Amino acid sequence: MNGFNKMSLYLTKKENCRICASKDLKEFLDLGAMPPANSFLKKEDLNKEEVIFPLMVYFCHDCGLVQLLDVVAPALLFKDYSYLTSASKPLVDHFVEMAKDLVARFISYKKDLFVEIGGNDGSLLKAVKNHCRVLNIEPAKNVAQISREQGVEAIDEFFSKKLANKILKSCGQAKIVVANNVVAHIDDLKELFDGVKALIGKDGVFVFEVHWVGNLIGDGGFDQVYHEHLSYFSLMALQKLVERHGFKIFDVALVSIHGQSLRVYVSANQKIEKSVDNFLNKEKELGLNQSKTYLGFAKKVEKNKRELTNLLLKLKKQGKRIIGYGASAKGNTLLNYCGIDKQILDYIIDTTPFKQGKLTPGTHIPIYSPGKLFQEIPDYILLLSWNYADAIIKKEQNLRDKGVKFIIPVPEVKII
Ligand code: JHZ
Repeated sequence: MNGFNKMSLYLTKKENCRICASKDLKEFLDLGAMPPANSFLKKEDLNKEEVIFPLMVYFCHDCGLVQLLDVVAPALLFKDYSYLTSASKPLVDHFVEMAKDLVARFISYKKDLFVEIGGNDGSLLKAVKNHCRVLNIEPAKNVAQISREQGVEAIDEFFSKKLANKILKSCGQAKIVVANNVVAHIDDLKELFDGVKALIGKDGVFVFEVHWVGNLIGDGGFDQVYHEHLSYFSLMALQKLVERHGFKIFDVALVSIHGQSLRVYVSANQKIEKSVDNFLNKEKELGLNQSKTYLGFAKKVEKNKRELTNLLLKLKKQGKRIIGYGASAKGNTLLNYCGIDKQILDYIIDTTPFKQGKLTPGTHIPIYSPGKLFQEIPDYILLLSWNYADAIIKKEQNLRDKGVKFIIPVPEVKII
């Protein structure tokens, strides 16, 4: 089967908005066709054709949701997953703090049930499990197994209303359902909210974190766009989504993870905090409900690409050695969109065992464990995980002492 036939097998094209079903959608950014961001290759895969999918971003004039309409089959993206939360210490620290806050605020008894949708390797639930009953719903079999080895029970299925009812029958009502960096992955949001409603009933809470679209178009980077991320949420769009399913957002906080993310608190009947209106007003001021804001962002993306590729080509002409740091999903959008391949980056280092020894999708740059840096010190490091810039630069101070420079690629190119 050739790449095109494979693509049509795994791709569905939507014509309506994922939240409000409107057809009034405006495409504002086209990053070109590329392979899924976490589809790292083994050396023996190199002679096979890679399957690529369009990556175009749309704005809904009715509810304001920024979204992809080209939906890649979840089984292709998530059933064997290379991303592990525990590979990024700042992320684990963030989830441990979140776990403490949620336990203090919503857990009263050891018998309470705390469910996480897409809980990955159990990093968050590990910090909860001594306080109450926990359950991880993690569809990637390889990742769910790691969760179990950490002592966190896991079901390796996609979340659905049917599964929620099964859990309800066997474990009872959940006090809290958490879903971090997962809501944006889900095409059928009705199925998600129907399942959550079945699990938490009238008294429980649903808390989730999603990357904030204000960060995407502001201080973050366009590289957060990839096929896994079907929605790029504002609180305004989320409020419409939640209300359609009979819930209310009762609290919100902007948290510094993956650039900036929204931590959203949802329930049927909790008292609504002032934070919600305050944040909605802030988004209005930023113009997140207007298509012209996103058209302006698309112009910035093209400029960003020109600046970065010009710099890298100039450094290569000077004979500099450049490597990448962090084989992140977003890094693969950046590399593919900017055409940065192994002619430019010698290699990438990454702490994730599943990624080491593989090659980046589309650009075929080899990935090694961080130990490689001791053998071959580069002149420049392209920070593909810019969201952890502070922690990484601190950790690698010895490299900077040796004269190595870090390049932050987005939203504007910076050399540190
Ligand atoms: P990181 C992931 O995106 C995937 P990614 C996912 N789809 C999602 O929704 C977003 O998160 C929110 C490595 N690393 O967290 C580990 C080092 O090597 O930016 C990771 O491979 N050394 C679920 O993949 C990568 O970098 C280090 O010191 O864009 C970071 O990936 C650190 C801190 C990380 O997310």
